[in-house]
Amino acid sequence: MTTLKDLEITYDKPNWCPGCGDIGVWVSLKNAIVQLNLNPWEVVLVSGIGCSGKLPYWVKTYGFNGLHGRPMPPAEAISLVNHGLTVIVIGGDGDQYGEGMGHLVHAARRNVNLTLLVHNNQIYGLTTGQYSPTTDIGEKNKATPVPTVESPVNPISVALAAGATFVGRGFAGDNKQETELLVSAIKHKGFSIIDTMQPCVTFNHKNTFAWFYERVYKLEAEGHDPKDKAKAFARAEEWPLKRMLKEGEKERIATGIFYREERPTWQDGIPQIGETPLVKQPIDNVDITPILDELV
Ligand SMILES: Cc1ncc(C[n+]2csc(CCOP(=O)(O)OP(=O)(O)O)c2C)c(N)n1
Ligand code: SF4
Ligand SMILES: [Mg+2]
Repeated sequence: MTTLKDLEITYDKPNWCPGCGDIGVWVSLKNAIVQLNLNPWEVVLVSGIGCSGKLPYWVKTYGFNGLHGRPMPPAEAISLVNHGLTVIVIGGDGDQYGEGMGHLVHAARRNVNLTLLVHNNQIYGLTTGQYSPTTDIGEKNKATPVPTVESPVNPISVALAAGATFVGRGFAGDNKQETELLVSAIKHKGFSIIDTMQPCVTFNHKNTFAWFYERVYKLEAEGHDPKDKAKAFARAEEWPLKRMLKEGEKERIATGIFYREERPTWQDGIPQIGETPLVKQPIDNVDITPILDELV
């Protein structure tokens, strides 16, 4: 049985700001790995650059910290050559919905068998608080002294349109729900995304824990059917708003599973993989001399 102790790093500890939402996401992810009883050596956390990208340092599984916006390509490669592993991509909103957006869309349409966990704090945290693709319209900060006129990316709608087969939203202030979402997403065969609202207590003074507690609601409590894609789109479009709030209006932010479908994965369609992961297939009888002759 895998325990939280098995996932503990003893030589270092997280250096996120006290109270940061990343801490809740980190706790929920470890809880999910324990609940799924996954062996630490069968889990790979692949991240980009950002406060969020530091997470793999502090979980005792395999980890890979790559380029900002680009954790998806190595994660796809890992899931292709060793499809027995559980691959989880960790990214920020800048990382995944900005520079990495193209990779997200293609991984979703391919239905690559991995889970994407986005720490969405609606800001560039690591680089000290510039606005990001998910910053609310009308916000200003030190890098945007006049309110931004840009409509935010809607990650849920993008994932649905791209063909993601499991789409959910969590909140770093609700560890129980976040853990349940991650358990379901990791168990799902195919591309799953959990967009997690993760307050940055240092640089985002608008989208705080208190702000979310007043606005989040659970899809399951309102009888949402995750098999209905049209209804999933309708719920997704509730928030973020592409316009300024009207007088007296308050956002409603849905959390839970928006959409889930079964569809063959990318790996299912590649016959060379078969039952045995590529890394475990014998290569004694493979002669690479002709390729080397051509390339070297
Ligand atoms: C290719 C590249 N572009 C830009 C940067 C600078 N950079 C590092 S982290 C970051 C943004 C981080 O924001 P986000 O992805 O939302 O993560 P957070 O820190 O908020 O968790 C940027 C722009 C970089 N390191 N590499
Ligand atoms: S800057 Fe923001 S996101 Fe980064 S560790 Fe601090 S509170 Fe968390
Ligand atoms: Mg961010």
